[in-house]
Amino acid sequence: TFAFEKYPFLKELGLQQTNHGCFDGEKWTGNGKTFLSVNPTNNEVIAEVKGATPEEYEVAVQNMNKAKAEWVKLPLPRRGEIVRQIGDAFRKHKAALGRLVSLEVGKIVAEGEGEVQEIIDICDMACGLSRSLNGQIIPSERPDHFMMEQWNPLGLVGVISAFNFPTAVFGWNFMIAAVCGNLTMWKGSPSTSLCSVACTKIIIDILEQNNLPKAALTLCMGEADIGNLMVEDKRFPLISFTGSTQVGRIVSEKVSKRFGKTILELGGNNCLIVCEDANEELALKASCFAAVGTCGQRCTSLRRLLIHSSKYESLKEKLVKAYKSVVVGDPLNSGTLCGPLHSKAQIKIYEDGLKKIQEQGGKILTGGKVMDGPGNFVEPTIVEMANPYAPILQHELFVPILYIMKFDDLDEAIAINNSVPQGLSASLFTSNLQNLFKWTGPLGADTGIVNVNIGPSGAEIGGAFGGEKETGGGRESGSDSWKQYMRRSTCTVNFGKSLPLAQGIKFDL
Ligand code: UN1
Repeated sequence: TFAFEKYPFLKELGLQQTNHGCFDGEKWTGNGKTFLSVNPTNNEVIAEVKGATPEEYEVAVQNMNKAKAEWVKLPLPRRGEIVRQIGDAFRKHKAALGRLVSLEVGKIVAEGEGEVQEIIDICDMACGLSRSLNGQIIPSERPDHFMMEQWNPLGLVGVISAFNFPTAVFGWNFMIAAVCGNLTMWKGSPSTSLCSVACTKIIIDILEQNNLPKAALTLCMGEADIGNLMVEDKRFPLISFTGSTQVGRIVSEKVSKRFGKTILELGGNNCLIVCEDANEELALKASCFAAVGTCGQRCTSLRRLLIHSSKYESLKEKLVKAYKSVVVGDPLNSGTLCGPLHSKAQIKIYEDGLKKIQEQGGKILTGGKVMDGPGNFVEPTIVEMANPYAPILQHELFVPILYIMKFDDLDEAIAINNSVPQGLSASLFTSNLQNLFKWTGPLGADTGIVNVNIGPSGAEIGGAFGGEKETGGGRESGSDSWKQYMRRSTCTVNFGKSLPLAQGIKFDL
């Protein structure tokens, strides 16, 4: 039996106990694997979702290809208007969808709603983009010639997203891709399949109301089987993948082998540096939210906290005290600040990680235990680490374990920040201008997101989101990320009556 009836907001989102997990561009179907949606707070099964078969996948791709011309031919601002309507639909369902995210992932409601807010924000941004997206006009060296850039859609975009942001990351990709004129196939994480079904329903409704091709979005829930079909399919010129570095490497190799493009959002290993002149209260608050929020399961979560030795003892004491006041519990209850880990697999990572950390000299200051009961609860943990270069610090554990370490010189701290293979987000707390510009400059943080006096998590959608090195190099949502969803045509037009060649070449017949 399912615990479905306990959560009335699921019906508002059009969900049922048994759901189709494939929207093939025309109809809902799903004869593939069955995915159970499990509440990480008590491990009760909420509902089930039936994923796509390879045959259903094929129908979806064909439906997308059939709908391509109609979608592409719409003027950009018209697609922007559709995305605006989608944003309004997400506003309407923000409370229900936010609770579903909270229920299915295990993050607190404020963060679940925050994720839906990110979708609303990206809709606004994509709508604006639909009236401002433009190319350059470049001076031609030849008389009576005109040179311009035209940006055209890529066609079909594949989006593979992870459990920790089961709606927002899809939203960032879909809204931009759609405005740019692409059709998107989405494979969400099997363990957050209700979120995928709910978002798809909201969007399909709007497409239907506007009498537009519904194949602008298809959903194929599945595991590596479906993921692999997308990754190896030449009909997808772009694959946007969010997940582990390990799987991202495989995706990258397979897609580049067929000369496709990727947007990769892989692991982070984010650091926060507290300088001698930092505002300690701000650094304390920022560290707690960034390390404990989403139970340490954001790719931007704080992992490594480097504290100047003059502030070390006092900040350490305050942190331990703050951690002891964090309410761990049902993420749907107001007052809870930290929910459970998403799955049993995450608990194992926490336990194995702590063992290794202690073997490598780490000392647990607070937390360190898996909590009794049916849910996936663990204690948010602080570990004191004498060696900032210990091998375990090279890995992202994706659980709420925070390492704290001491430093004396900022250059040394920056070297530690940059010493890991990942390069997503990093923060510096300082009130000193020299430190600030050193940090943001070429000899500073080597990450894609570089912050000052705010924590590493919780980025706004207006900036380009993503990171360097093993984080994969992709950029999503704001700034000029849209360019990755388009192909650039350099167009040279001769409006004269002769044929001057470039490079001064004479070729007289
Ligand atoms: C992720 O963890 O996959 O900055 C994305 C943040 C969010 C996105 C995190 N806006 O923490």
